[in-house]
Amino acid sequence: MVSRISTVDPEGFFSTEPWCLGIIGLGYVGLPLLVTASQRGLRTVGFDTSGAHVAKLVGGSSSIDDVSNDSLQAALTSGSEISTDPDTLRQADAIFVCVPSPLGRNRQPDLSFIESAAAIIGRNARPGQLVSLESTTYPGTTNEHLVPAVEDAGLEIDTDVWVAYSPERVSPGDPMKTGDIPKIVGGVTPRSTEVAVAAYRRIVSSVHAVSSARAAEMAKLLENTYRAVNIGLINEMAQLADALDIDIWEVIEAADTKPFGFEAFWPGPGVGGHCIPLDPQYLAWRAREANFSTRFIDLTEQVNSQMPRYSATRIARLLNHQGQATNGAEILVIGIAYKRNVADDRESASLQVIEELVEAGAKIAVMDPHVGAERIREQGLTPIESEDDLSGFDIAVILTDHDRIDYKRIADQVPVVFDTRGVYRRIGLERSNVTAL
Ligand code: SAJ
Repeated sequence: MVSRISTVDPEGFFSTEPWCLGIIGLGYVGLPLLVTASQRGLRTVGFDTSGAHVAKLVGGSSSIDDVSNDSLQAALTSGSEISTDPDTLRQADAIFVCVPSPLGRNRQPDLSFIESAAAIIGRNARPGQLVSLESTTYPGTTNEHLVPAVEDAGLEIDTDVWVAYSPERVSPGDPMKTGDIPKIVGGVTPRSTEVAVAAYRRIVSSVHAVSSARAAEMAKLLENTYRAVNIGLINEMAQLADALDIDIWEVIEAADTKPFGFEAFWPGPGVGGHCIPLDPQYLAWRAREANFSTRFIDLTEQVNSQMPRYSATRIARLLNHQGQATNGAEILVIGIAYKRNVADDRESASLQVIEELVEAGAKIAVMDPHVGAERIREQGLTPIESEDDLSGFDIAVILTDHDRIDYKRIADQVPVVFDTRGVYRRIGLERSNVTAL
């Protein structure tokens, strides 16, 4: 049993070498964190509830795009322990919680995964541990769910354990490595902040301390709400530009020449993924509890959520121009992943566009080399695995602009192409049969 720590000395906190990091949740956040910590010489213990997922990981096979099999195997070789047994977390000096924070049926926060992790911590926390929540959530979650879990286990904040919040900042498909992305850290007390900062300094190159866990929770939601609002703005500008017969892509490129005070966002068929469409709703939900109306978030949701339908009407218009009804049209959809060069189709706007087209009677086939034919079939759709023969399609619709697609061959074979991502302009392939959003 580790002796109770009478005074908090963040450096002393690490006197037990090798220092051990425990991670709950080995998904697109937890697994890169485990591998990064291992690469930085820490002992790591990973826990996940999915036996199948753990079996694959223990076998050295990473199902997370951003973690190579080699880097996973190197972590295992250097002693990383991956298990479905939560008791293994007792040996950890710090436990980072990296579990999903989805929305429920009525788009309210679903904290069930965080609550399950808190229960595990309550059963396995011991004196001398730091507990840090990384899942995106509303301000107050760490104080209201993680603190009671350790206190119910008879542990006292700052005497026995420290509790903090540090938002994950993983950007799927982005080559920037976990260790190079600055981390915000906020403890439930100043001491907890000190210890958490010292802990994170062993894993990432830059740590930014804030005064509380609530400030850190709010900072993360600000980051992603900022993104959602700006995407909503450019989606509305795209619709206005179309009504004014102006090329929005040219306009954004021009505005982006301004070296200050402007960041380019790009229109699309809608907003997908498990961050941007969801995170602002966590903030809106907490705001309602404080009788505060988040008008920007609500307007953003309205604009972005109607983009799939808007895209479908633009497709119908193009088909109509060539005397073809949507009903019965043969449509080739390029990309069902929620953004380019990833394999993830969660909350993908592409699937919502497809739903609109199928409802109008269109026949859909899908090409997405990242998502793959099996997953496309699972979605009840017909996969097309090469650009060899596309002559049977009335229109091709670019919904996700993966780099691995041969856009020239698509425009050469299909009479009309609707490009919701501006990819033809981006790659300098001007074609008269290609229309952009
Ligand atoms: N999108 C647009 N126009 C844009 C940018 C994005 O339509 O200008 C769409 C994308 O196609 C996608 C959705 O919005 O469907 C979300 O795109 P995203 O680039 O924000 O990608 P995500 O969901 O992977 O967001 C993550 C976030 N990372 C974390 O939450 C830790 C976000 O904060 C990052 O800024 C983002 O990655 C990133 O920069 O790649």
